[in-house]
Formats: sequence, structure tokens, C-alpha cells
Amino acid sequence: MDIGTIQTLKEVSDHYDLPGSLRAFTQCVNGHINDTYRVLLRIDHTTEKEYIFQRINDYVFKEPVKVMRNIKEISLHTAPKISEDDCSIISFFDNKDGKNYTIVNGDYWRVCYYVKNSVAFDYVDDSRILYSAGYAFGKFQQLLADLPMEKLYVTIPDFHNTKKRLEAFFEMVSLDPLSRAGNIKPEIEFFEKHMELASTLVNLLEKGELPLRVTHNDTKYNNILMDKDTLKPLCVIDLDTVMPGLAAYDFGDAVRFAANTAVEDEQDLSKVSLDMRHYEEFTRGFMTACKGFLTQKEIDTMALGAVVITIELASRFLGDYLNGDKYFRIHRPDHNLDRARCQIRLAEDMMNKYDAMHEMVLKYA
Ligand code: GN1
Ligand code: MG
Repeated sequence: MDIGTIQTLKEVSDHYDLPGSLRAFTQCVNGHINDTYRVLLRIDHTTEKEYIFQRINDYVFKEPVKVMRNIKEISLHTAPKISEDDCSIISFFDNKDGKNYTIVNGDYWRVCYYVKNSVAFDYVDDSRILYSAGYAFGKFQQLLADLPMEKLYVTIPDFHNTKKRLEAFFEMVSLDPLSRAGNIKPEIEFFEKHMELASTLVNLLEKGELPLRVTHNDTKYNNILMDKDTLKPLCVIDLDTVMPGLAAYDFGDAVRFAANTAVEDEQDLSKVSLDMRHYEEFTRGFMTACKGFLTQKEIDTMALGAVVITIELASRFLGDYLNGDKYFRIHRPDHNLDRARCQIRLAEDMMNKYDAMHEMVLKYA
């Protein structure tokens, strides 16, 4: 065990009225941004309780206090609407000063319960889970549809402005600080070729043809805790990027992750494609939960959202690769390059299947 980490977790814990003392912890590794620990506190010889302690990444989130204010706003708005057996939305404890975050050694921490009997999947081949995930994210949008957008801070400006993301990527290619751009010529051509397509949704938003909504903006299904036994969604987590956005990006980002036949960083590109069975189940869940409030234009651009966000994320991974892997945590050399190539392959497959994807949205809308 890392003594420094134990000490820090203890210090964080001291800021809260939590019964018991730190007994053990493990680090959770599926997120790419924040540092997450599962912490066990021992109350007495027979009772122990588990919590999640999370350090907010302040390279990515420049204003953690605003992130935490948004999360409080979301809890206040949604808690009264969620009944006990519904999928809930994560919220964090207030500390002894009444704040839902705690500063230790200059880092921002937050604490919540560990949701019992829960699991977050990185890959599944079970249509029940796909439906559940679609339903949970659709429901999330529905719950927040009447939250006045001005109440939320923009935690990362232009987070899903695909046009600006691609411009930033091309800028990084020209800077090429580590001389890595020579390795990615075909990938650069891919982005040049699809720049216009990738800008479609942002252009429609600017023209006022698509509405802004309160969106989650990071709808991987590992951001939904599921019940290990029933596979029902228990809790939507990772609210750091909840802010005004496009419904199609939430739908699309989820599809990108949930309906890939491979994992997000698969190195064997022959395994990567869009699984239409998974896509259909996710779409059925999402569109069922969103019934009644999407505009026709949103429905008509839903499938495009999947293509666009997949291209966008590819450019983000690849830009970070060029920049020396400062943003997304990597677990092996060239990890961000692998991730980007996987997303490019997936985006190409989505473009081939686009008509069928669109038909499916219409079927369940
Ligand atoms: C990051 O940390 P995590 O895995 O929840 C990223 C998302 C990406 C995702 C790709 C704030 O989310 O935008 O889609 O990785 N979050 C941020 O796996 O940039
Ligand atoms: Mg996230």
C-alpha cells in the first residue's frame, strides 16, 4: 500500500462525519481523467462500509468548484423526481463545512457511497444491458429537460464543438511538439476528408436548427452503475461534463461505446465494427425514454451524432498523442494512438451502416 495515498485518504475522510476508520482501499481504473478510490471504513468488529473517494483532475477541470456546484444543482433538481426503485443520479456528501467537495494538499476531493452490488461494464454482449443503458441515459435527459440551462456552468468550454476540436487537432499537427505526426499520415487525411461532415451538427446548432439541452456529455455505459444480478441501471455517474449540449451527442457517444464490437482501445482493428444488434437495443431504450420531447430535426440527426462524436473523440485521442499524452491517462506507450485508430475504424463502419442506423432511430422514435 502506498503510504502517501493512505495518508491523503485519511485526511479527506477527516473532513466528513463518516463513522469508522480507514481499513483498506483499491484504485478504480476505468476512467481516463479523475483518480477514483474505493475505500473501506471499519466501524466495529462486525460492520464495515464502503465509499468512493475521488480526486478531480484539475488539468482537465480548471474550476472544480463550478463542477461541484453543477452537481449539486442537478441533485436538487432531480432527487424529488426519482422514486426509490428508479435509476438514481450520483450526488456527493457535504463535508463538515457544508461543501460537497474538500480541498486536501491543493487537490479537490469528493466522497459518496459505494453503490452496493453494482458493476460498471467496459464491454458487454447482453442486449438487456444495452437496453438498460439506453433507457438510463434517455431518462437522464428527460429528468433534466426542465432545468433552466443558465443554472449550469460550462465546465469545459466547447467540449463537443467538433469543428473547434478538429481545428485544434490540425493546429497540434502543425506544432507537432514530439515529432510524432510522421506516424499518422493516413489518420490526418481521414480528418481532412471528413472535416465538413463532422461540422454538420455544430453548424445546425449555430443556425438555430437544433436546440441546446442539458446533456450528460460523457455517456459511456461504464458511467452507469448496474445491478450485478438483475442488470438493471442503478445510478448514473460522472456528472462533470453535464452542461448545455446536443441530444445527438449523448446518443452518439453512448452508441460509440456500447455498440462497438470491440473495446475502445482495441489494437486489432479487424475486431472493430458497429454491432447493429447492440445498436438497435440501445436505440430502443434511449428513444423510449426520450419519447415526446425531441424535435423532428433532433430525431433526424440522431444517428449522425454517433458518426460525428466518434470522429471527434478520435481527433481528441490523436491530438493528445501528438501532445505527449497529457490529457487522457495512458496505460501503455501509443495508447492514445491505438484509441484513435480504433475510433477511426469504428466511424468508417458507421458511415457504411448509416442508412440502417437512421432507419432504426425512426423505428423507435
Ligand atoms: C473521458 O474519464 P472518462 O473515461 O469518463 C473523457 C470523455 C471521453 C472518454 C473516452 C472530461 O471520460 O470525453 O469520451 O474519456 N472525459 C473528459 O473514453 O474529457
Ligand atoms: Mg468522464
